[in-house]
Amino acid sequence: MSMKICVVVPTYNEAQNLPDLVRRLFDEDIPGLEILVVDDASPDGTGDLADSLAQQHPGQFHVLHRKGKLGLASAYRDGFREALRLGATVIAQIDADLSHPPEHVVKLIAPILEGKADVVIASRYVSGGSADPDWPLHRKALSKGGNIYARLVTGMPINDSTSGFRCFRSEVLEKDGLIDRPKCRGFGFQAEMAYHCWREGFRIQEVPYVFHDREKGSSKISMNIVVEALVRLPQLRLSRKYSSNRVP
Ligand SMILES: Nc1nc2c(ncn2[C@@H]2O[C@H](COP(=O)(O)OP(=O)(O)OP(=O)(O)O)[C@@H](O)[C@H]2O)c(=O)[nH]1
Ligand SMILES: [Mg+2]
Repeated sequence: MSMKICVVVPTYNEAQNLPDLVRRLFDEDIPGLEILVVDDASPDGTGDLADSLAQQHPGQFHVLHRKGKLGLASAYRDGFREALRLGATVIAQIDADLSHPPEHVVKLIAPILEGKADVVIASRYVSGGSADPDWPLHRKALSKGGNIYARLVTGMPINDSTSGFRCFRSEVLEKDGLIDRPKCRGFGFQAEMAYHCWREGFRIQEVPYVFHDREKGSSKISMNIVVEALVRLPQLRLSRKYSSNRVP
């Protein structure tokens, strides 16, 4: 059986990073690997750049152009749907800013191809992983603290539920309504997705990686999406509607 592996890359003003990311991903020579960029009309021309990459890699590189900055969560939602439409059997997600080492994609895919997991999360907070070693203490504490908070308020046994570097069997994303359940517009989406995958009883595995802060371009994180995640996560536990896994 031929496998199609689609890596979804949301982009907003990532023209300085996208060519490196794409080169490093294709350098891995993963059979059946395709890339799907979801660009929100980036003012820096990331969309045009992606179109030229699509011409250089016919059939292996796809671009979804959206009308404006509609947020990370909806970029993933649209990207996942498009990846499924393209016939992907394995769907990965990675940030464009090179914080997630593209060389690790193969380690995310392996447990799925081996039938050992349904969802694989690249994790900073399991043995062997870490946040950016150069981060100041308060930044490390904030990131780690956010994950401890997510785990405490939701009960999900996941060490890095906010990680945006992960991989799914297509069946997970095809599960009815699952990708529509998260309510956060920003990175809280990641934790909500992890939560719903867990509650559905999907097998989740974490593999370690070391995060590196972006060197080029700027962060799109805002106070709004941090607050949104803090407020939303405790509500998840109250909505038992979707459970097949029992909340501890
Ligand atoms: N299409 C789309 N992509 C987005 C949007 N917001 C962020 N992104 C992309 O999502 C990825 C993660 O965004 P970042 O700004 O790096 O945010 P982050 O990684 O959570 O935070 P940092 O640690 O500050 O980098 C990057 O590839 C962004 O270009 C959006 O509204 N639309
Ligand atoms: Mg980033």
